[in-house]
Amino acid sequence: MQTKQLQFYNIYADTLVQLKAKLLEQLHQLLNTLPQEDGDVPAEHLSCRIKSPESVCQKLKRRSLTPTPEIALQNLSDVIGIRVVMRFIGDVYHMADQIRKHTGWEVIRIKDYIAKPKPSGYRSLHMIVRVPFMCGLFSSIQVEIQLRTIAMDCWASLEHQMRYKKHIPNATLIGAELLRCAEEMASTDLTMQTIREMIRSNSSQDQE
Ligand code: 0O2
Repeated sequence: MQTKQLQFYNIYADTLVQLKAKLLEQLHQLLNTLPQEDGDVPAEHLSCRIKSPESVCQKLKRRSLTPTPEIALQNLSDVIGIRVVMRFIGDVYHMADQIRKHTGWEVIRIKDYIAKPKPSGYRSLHMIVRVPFMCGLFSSIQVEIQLRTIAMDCWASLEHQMRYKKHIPNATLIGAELLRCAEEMASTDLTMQTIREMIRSNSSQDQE
């Protein structure tokens, strides 16, 4: 953890770092429980970040809350944010099921921006999960797990870099173009899923 983060999170810093490592390990284990018929792991990559103090303070300020680590841990669900990038849409929902079933975690809210994309075109499945966090007055905190495909991650990363929360010229035109890209990528995701199912059903017929 960087010095600024250490200073802000104070007595919670070490436990947050430990929780981040533990969650990554637990999610890796859950990924290994998914069916791997292709002899391949379904996740492209997993990442986890502890929200920067600047970002936490901005969010708390927007909600007229005092910028302390306690208020952040009580009120924000993404002090720890995890991103799981899967290869196929089907795997996103399989992984969501595994997260739901995980003992010791409580899924509090699911925001399905795949079924109902954001107006920007953003797609991902967000799960707000309460996990154990024994530190100070806390026994648990909420974390946000974002599940998405490679295509959704590609769009979100590029859009984040170019436009998200930025003032850009020609915003309407650029927004429409980015939305078009998101829709094309979503259509490719569906085609990839169909191709995978065709390959799987052909190979299971061959084995019969
Ligand atoms: P960053 O920089 O990624 O950390 P909440 O978090 O629930 O209090 P909200 O706005 O309802 O607030 O959450 P939402 O929209 O369900 O999820 C917010 C996160 O989703 C963002 O985190 C982004 O990571 C991602 N996201 C949402 N909309 C977009 C979008 O249009 N484009 C991109 N690229 N990402 C998006 P942060 O903290 O806003 O930002």
